[in-house]
Amino acid sequence: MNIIEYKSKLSLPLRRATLLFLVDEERILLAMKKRGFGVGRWNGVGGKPIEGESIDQTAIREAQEEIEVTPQNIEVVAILDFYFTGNQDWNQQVIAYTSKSWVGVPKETEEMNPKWYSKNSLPFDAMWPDDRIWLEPVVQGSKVKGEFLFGENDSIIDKNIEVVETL
Ligand code: 6OG
Repeated sequence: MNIIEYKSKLSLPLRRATLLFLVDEERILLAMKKRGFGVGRWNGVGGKPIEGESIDQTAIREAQEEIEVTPQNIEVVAILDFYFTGNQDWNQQVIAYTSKSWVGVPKETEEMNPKWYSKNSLPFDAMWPDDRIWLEPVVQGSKVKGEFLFGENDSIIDKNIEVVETL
């Protein structure tokens, strides 16, 4: 199975979700997901839009809910289409953002436990396997478009990645 074959069988458009990383010159803020999809993994903060909300508003609201900060200058840095052979309900388009300024101090909540990491030593073994591929160029300042097809045990069985000028 590859991405082209998989997509040809899909009937519904991808639902969207946000993923946001606070960044400074040397560091990136990850958060440990304490429940739900992706539990036990370090990731950015984010989630699904609620009715009437723009996707940018979702990114900001989710940061407020999950780590109690308000991002001040969000920028889209990646658009990632994820497909799962095992469960179509997990399929989603993730809009990834960085923010270089924010109000508040990242704080642990019921959902997430935040921690600063050096951009040079991300804990990829405890992250989604796609992060190794797209987050690396993003932390170096590139913008990325990508699609990933996951098979059993969250293995990546097909992917397309492109570094782009604008998203
Ligand atoms: P809730 O379903 O908890 O939001 N997400 C992914 N993040 C990475 N790095 N890789 C993936 O590869 C992901 N799939 C989903 C988007 C789920 C959160 O998880 C992110 C959302 O921030 C498959 O509302």
